[in-house]
Amino acid sequence: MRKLLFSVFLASCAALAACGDSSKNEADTTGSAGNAPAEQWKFAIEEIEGSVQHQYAMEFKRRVEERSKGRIEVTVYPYGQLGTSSQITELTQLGQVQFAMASPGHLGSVIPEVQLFSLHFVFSDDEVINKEILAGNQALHDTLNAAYNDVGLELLGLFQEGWMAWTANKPLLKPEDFEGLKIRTMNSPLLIKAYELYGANPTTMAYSEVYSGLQLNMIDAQVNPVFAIEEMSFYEVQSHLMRANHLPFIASVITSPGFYNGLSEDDRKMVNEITDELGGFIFDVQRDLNQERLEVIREAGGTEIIELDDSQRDAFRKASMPIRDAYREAAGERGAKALQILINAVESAEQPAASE
Ligand code: 6CS
Repeated sequence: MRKLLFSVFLASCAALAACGDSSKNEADTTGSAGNAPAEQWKFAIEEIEGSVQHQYAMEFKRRVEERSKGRIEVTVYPYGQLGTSSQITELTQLGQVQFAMASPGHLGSVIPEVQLFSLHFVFSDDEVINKEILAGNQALHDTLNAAYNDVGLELLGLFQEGWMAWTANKPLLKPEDFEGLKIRTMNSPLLIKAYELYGANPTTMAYSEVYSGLQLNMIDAQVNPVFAIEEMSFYEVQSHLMRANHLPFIASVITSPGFYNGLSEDDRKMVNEITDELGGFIFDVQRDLNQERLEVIREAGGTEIIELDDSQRDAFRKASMPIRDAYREAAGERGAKALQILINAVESAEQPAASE
């Protein structure tokens, strides 16, 4: 197993210790069916209450508690309770939490292959096609899961949280507009490189620090899905929001192989069924949330919302192309295979529409 690269977040462990550090036989809490739960599962997410990840985790909780008839209780820990994205990934590797969200944007230096989801303009413009690939392409899942397994993680599911949008205090309409721009990205080498290709000066920082970073002009710009730009109030300190649909924000649902393989066959089946079902559930949630929150930002009136047209998007697509070779180099044979699976899946799904 590759060396764990994350640092242990002591405060997280202290928080978990306060809640009990065993996944079994905990406390005298009562499950949804009125029985004392025999098992406690912890689910840590990287976003605050009301977010896409929160709605996923709460629905996971509801379905597990209902189907286990109260034998299992799931506690959801929103962002801020157990640390940063990297820290909750490490807690999952250590088995301190049983389930977590891990954005590939934060995993790239640990799992190079997952930087597939940092490459601009690889996915289809059609979110439904992307949903079907992420939820249903077994070859893609298995290839990436092998990479997750190498670092002590089990990949349970992948889903979109909406298109990434750029915010800044000026319009960003062509790659040259990024020249020297201090744009905050998540912490993955190829995410950073993607913006360097546009001439930007990208910088990383924790999600929780982005608002003050923008307010204090430590950074000029950031990139996130619309729902997050609204709930984290980034739009309040940025004058422009640009939608180029260059990349959907992807989240991965993880557990540890030790926990997963140690489940009874029935419980493992239940977890697999629920994570499969939630692919469709969360797609609708994210679509509605992103639409609603775009209107909130529009109505607030302080942020100009710009949709890039096809020729503007083409200029970014062209400028982004060298990143694919950088990815193949960084992610090796398995990464190259995952990229080819994704490209082929997008092409074949788009074909019928293209020939109409
Ligand atoms: O930008 C980030 O760091 C975060 N953005 C979202 C929408 N979810 C989690 C991630 O850590």
